[in-house]
Amino acid sequence: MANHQRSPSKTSLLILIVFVSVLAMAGLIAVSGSAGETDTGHTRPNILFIISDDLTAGALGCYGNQMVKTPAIDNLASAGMRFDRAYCQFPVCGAARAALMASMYSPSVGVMGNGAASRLDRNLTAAGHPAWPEYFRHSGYYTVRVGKIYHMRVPGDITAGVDGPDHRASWTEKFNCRGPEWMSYGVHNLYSNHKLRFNPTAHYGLGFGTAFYAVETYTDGMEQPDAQAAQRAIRIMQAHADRHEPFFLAVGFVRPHVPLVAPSNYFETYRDAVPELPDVPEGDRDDIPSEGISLNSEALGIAGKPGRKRAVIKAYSAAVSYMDAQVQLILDSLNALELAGNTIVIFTSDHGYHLGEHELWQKVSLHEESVRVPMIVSGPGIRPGVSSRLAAHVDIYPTIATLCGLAVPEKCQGVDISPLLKGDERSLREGVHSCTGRGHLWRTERYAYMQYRSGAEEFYDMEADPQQFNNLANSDDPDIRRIVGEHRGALERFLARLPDYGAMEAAGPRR
Ligand SMILES: [Ca+2]
Repeated sequence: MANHQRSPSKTSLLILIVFVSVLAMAGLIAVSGSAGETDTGHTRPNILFIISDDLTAGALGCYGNQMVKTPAIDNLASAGMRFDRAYCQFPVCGAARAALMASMYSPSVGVMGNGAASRLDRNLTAAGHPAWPEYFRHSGYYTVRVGKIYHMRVPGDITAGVDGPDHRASWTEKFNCRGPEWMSYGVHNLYSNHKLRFNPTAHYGLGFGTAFYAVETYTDGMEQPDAQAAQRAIRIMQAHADRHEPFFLAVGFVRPHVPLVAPSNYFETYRDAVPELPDVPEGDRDDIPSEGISLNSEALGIAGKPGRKRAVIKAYSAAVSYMDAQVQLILDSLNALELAGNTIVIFTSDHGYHLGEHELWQKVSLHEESVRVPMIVSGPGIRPGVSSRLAAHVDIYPTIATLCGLAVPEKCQGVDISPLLKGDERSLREGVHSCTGRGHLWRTERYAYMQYRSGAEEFYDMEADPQQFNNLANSDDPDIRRIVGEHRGALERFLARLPDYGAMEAAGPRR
């Protein structure tokens, strides 16, 4: 009798829950859908977002590299739009990824370095702004992370197999790809002067984060994180090929980030190669302010050692080719599952990388090789070609939202560059901003202007001097001085307009 009496109230509760859920869904659709859209997005294209780690554009065949073998990425570039002047917003993993995924410039989203990567979540909350996959998830997409998309410390978070400073609200599901990294079974070489701690039970503070440590594995590489990422991505696509909801599959490869681990056959490809070292004229660094000098040959202990530098470039190339082979497997599967016709593929890297230009290595530098990124977009309705118009990581989110028929959230700071993907050749940007903790870059189509905290500046005419040998910031030429002044003014105006969600969060109450 008592049970019988409770039944109606249970039913009422159920009706209430259903009613509230319907309201909530309607609310979500109203917030996130474009005008007139009422479905949950099942007709929208799938998204396959592939991001490599520490991959400089110049290491790819499709960006002009004559030595490195990257057939998968080259083919993707032939089928899609390849951006020649695409830039990250902060040439360090965690900060670059936060800016990309939020479509917010680094000083605005308040993630100015790897250590700040965990602040992303609360700063986005302070801004009232969804991250890119979070927005797609709320718009009816199944969103899944495979490997490193937001920040992960390489190799520590990879050997530990942990999330790193992730963004939970972004994902329906997530998969980490644990791998042996520096402990891989094979031939080991250390090309820099790092003092390493070989502790197989510890993951952090071992010194591998910037060491040029290479492993040619004796294995087929299936134990490596990038192979696992590819296999996982393929299984996800197989499982979702016939599903009603579209997928947003984000695949993060960790190569060619150090340690430079790849199966021995990828090293074999470059065994007899003699990579050309970048031209470094006498006194090249004399006109670069000290704040513009990042990790360099002297600090790494490879100054004056061309053999070591070449060994580093060859190991890096092996890691790039190995990563490219994983891209191939995913794209082959996309085709085999007949998903290519309804999937937008985006390939990029979190930032660029120096391989000896100005005797600089790795990242954190505002010079071209460190801030320029490969950026390729391919898929239905996208015209194959090369765009030399300015583009930025922050543009990806609003552009893909537009291509998927979703309204661009109002706090996205990037530019919708979808017209460029359809063959429009007009410039959509005045300039692109990038920065480090030491200074800012304002990159226009022709010039690169850098301003450091001390007030020191660099200015390069990228048409006349693409390798940035001749800093014109202190030129006496009145025409140059005027153009430098215009860039200085544009940077100041840009920064003055930028909302500061990191500071807002710091000033306000913590959630
Ligand atoms: Ca990186």
